[in-house]
Amino acid sequence: MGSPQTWMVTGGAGFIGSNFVLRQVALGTRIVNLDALTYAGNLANLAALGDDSRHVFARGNINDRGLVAQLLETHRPTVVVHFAAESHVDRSLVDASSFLHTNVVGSFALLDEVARYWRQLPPELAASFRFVHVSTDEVYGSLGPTDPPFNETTAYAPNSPYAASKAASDHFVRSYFRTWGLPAITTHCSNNYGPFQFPEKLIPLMILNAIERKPLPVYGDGCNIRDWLYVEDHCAAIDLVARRGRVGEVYDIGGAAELANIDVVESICQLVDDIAPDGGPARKGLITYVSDRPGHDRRYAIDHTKLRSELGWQPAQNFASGLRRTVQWYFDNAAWTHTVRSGEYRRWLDTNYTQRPAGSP
Ligand code: NAD
Ligand code: TDX
Repeated sequence: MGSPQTWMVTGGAGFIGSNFVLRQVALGTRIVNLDALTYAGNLANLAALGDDSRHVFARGNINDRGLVAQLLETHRPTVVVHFAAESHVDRSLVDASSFLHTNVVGSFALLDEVARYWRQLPPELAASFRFVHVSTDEVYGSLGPTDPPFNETTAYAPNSPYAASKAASDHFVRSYFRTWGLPAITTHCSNNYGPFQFPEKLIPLMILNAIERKPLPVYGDGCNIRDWLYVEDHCAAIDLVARRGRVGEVYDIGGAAELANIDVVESICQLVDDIAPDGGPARKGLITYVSDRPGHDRRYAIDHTKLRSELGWQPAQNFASGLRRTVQWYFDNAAWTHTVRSGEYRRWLDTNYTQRPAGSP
């Protein structure tokens, strides 16, 4: 048996990145993990790896070109998977500057250093090298109720500063493939949920608030639709794309699980009631309508036919099974929750919710 492949991952201490690192190390890949450990990054997500020598963690910023170049030269990865980003739409509405700094300028710095590294690889390694850019369905904007789902040919129409910053980085990745032939692939995934998701996002926020019998703040009329995908299914798709995807291509990844937010929140209430019956009233009574997110995209849905037909991917979890696992995970990991709800988290809750006026369904 040869020595294991080395892959470099950025943002591997965040939600999706850490799930990906845990999965790939279990499959035998050696991972070099570059993460700045912002409020969203947490080494506790990777605690299960212990001191496994197949995981090399480097705390640092994707904007630090010297560090990126040094990691590439030292570890000689065959694949780079780029997750690192500012990822929360609501934060991009309060202050978009960190989104510009990381998602656009940082992604560009990383891409440029990766291209420099790739150019000096021997021809055989250069041909098999892959840069996988993890983007989002939000670059496509918002669908009307009867529109067909997004696919790889849908025109870009980003609506939030977050989506605009991701769209900008996608264009740089495309340009490096078209201009220099860098073997890059971009993925656009729908909303993820599962273990280790920071509780600023809808599903973990609602699970924790429901467990603690706190109000469940639903934006607008609660009828915005998202297409939900269990995080491990997203990770499996990225692994397939890195190994067998065609360079220069785009792959859309979705769960075929379109649901209105209010239905998601009611399902969470039901699961929490079932797992932790405490004699109190049904948790759905905690639902509180609050004022809407400005520019709130109405509907996302992804057509993942290309990924299925070219690479044979399909999700292992449906929404019911994935949500049950996720709710159970938050019950079983109270210590993790305690760690991530730092002072910064409480300040965010204050910024986003305390001043938000009441809304109505
Ligand atoms: P996250 O916010 O949970 O994690 C982001 C990670 O990136 C953190 O560990 C953070 O410390 C790190 N990071 C941030 N800025 C950095 C910088 N300048 N240098 C190095 N590291 C930095 O995000 P996530 O939800 O895991 O999303 C990962 C990627 O997937 C993002 O690119 C996001 O746009 C994309 N995506 C997310 C979803 C979703 O539903 N969460 C869906 C589709 C696509
Ligand atoms: O308190 C809330 N109440 C509420 O009604 C929060 C936090 C959210 N919502 C709504 C807004 C959205 O319609 O729930 C839906 C999901 O919200 P988020 O979890 O913030 O996700 P979204 O804005 O859809 O973006 C997510 O999917 C695409 C990720 O955060 C992005 O990183 C990814 O690119």
